[in-house]
Amino acid sequence: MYEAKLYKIDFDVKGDDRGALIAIENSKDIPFDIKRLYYIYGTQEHVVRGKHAHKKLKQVLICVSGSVDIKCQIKDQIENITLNSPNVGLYIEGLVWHEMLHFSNDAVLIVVADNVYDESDYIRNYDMFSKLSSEN
Ligand code: T46
Repeated sequence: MYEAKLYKIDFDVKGDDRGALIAIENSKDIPFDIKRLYYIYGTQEHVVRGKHAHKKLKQVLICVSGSVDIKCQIKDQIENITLNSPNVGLYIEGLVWHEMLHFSNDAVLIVVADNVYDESDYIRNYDMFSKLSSEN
């Protein structure tokens, strides 16, 4: 049995007349201990990234510049989410098929994760995702 969770997180913006600041702390603003951070940028508009699910990994995606669409699927339910604000995160856990598309030229997508990179946690085959989802 794998978990499958998907929801948005609103971060507090500590703004003043100098501009905005967002602070992200372990287990407070992000619902897990952060073990890894990576970021995606310079992806062309026509490119589709992702196209996989995870077995256990918990992640929060934050588009700190520009915009990107995230197409997510849990079982046979599909949800399209646009990330275009640095104060919104998208929590994705486990058996959620996700694709990132329509990256704007200036898009920078930061991802924090509860574990280090582990290829064995990926489900990159859609039929395998469907099979595991139906058994879940
Ligand atoms: C995810 C979405 C949102 C590493 O060596 N270490 C890492 O931490 C990551 C994330 C990737 N890589 C390597 C593996 C590949 O050779 O970087 C290359 C590109 O990775 P991938 O094709 O998996 O990238 P995306 O953008 O399709 O997916 C990534 C994450 O891999 C994935 O976990 O949920 O962003």
